[in-house]
Amino acid sequence: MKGFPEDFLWGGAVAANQVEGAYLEDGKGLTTVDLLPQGERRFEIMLGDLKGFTPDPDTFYPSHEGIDFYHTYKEDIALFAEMGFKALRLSIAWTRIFPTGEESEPNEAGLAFYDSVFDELRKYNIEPVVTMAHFDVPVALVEKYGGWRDRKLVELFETYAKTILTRYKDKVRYWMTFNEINMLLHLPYIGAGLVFKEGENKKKIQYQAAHHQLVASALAVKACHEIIPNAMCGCMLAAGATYPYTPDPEDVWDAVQKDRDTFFFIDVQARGAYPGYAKRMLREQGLFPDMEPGDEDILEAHTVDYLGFSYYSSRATSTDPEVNAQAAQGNVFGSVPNPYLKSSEWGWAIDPKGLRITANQLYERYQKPLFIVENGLGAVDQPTDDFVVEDDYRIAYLQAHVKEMKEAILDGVELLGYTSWGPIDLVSASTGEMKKRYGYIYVDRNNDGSGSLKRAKKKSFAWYKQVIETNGEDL
Ligand code: BGP
Repeated sequence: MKGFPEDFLWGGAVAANQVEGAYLEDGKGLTTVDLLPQGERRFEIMLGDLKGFTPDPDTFYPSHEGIDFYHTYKEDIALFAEMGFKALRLSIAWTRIFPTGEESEPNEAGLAFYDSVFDELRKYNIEPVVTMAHFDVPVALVEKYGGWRDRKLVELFETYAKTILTRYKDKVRYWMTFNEINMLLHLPYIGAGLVFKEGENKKKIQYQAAHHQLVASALAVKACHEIIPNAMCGCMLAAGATYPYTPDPEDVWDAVQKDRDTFFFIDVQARGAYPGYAKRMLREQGLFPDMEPGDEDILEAHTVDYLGFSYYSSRATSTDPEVNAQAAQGNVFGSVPNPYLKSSEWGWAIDPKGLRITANQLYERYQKPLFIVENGLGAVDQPTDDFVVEDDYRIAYLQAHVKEMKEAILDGVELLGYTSWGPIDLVSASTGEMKKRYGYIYVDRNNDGSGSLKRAKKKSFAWYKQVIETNGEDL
């Protein structure tokens, strides 16, 4: 093996609610993310605290308009094709297919939209890689059932999964169930549509919702294998190796524990059972979820074919309160600054070697093919008046990560592909802003929703094109 395999899937990744816009068009229903404003309240809501929050019709909500991909997908896909994309990872909005999550028949206009998108991709031999749920739960299901805390969502999600698998069985071969499933423990509103009432045991509800998603994910894998026998169905985790801040065994153990918040989900999805450490913790802390007879058999029988993961950063952890006090507010993993690493403008540690470490760690643990389905640098670009962006900082970040990815392959890691995050500028999930950009393609759109939506190639566009053309040899 010299490096990247011949059929390596180079490309980019987007999510419905961060690009499409058209949030109520053609029968689409409201999804959780449609209600998230920018600013301070956003984070509190993502944590499941909706106290006193009512969506204000006069406010600008970023995911209502996204970057208008719903209307510009042909033009945007042509630009991806020009870069030589072999794959585009995108998600289907559950609420385009079942606007309230419970209709007896799916919404034909919603289904037809993704038919057109997949056809457009196929025209350029771009493989669609589809996430069934990327941070969106129908608002109607949050209001009626309290989101994924209720078992009812398992059945409704299974119906949704079967509907899209059946409809797109000739067009989509790579599927993924829940985006960053472990995020449910950190941002429960966008992960699972959870809103907490005063005095509730949040952790217990989170693990109950997690159990429901894990069963729903296994049922979706089952359906995928039955409906499209040659397809691959994967899971998706927000990955990033956790480093102990010092060699103090207490710090090392703390790092092991933090990693287990992530591994718990994948141990179930890839190995088919709750691991011993999770059972112990759930029992000792009174968090064990209610299970129905047969759940454990479902989890065991329908494990994933591959592991999709996002990697932006490694994490560092400490048991020293003084060190912990340095953790940035809003840092969902409780990571402390690593003195050996520089950070992005948003405080995310930049650690290319961490990608090699993470990939090796995951492959050794699960022995299943991996797919890096998100990676990139969120940065503020400074376009000239005619939208020229010299984003050498982005090229440097990606270059270093692609190099380490190649090393991981040489280490023996089986890697299906690499879809970097946000190949075209899109709405940021954490902030709802446009100024945190990841794209090779600039979109003239500002935080307040102003801008012409014009697309322009950044310097990184030509760089990535060349990487793909040379199959990762010329960086
Ligand atoms: C991941 C999400 C994406 C994406 C990315 C970058 O957690 O799966 O939806 O947005 O992070 O994060 P941000 O947009 O906050 O920079």
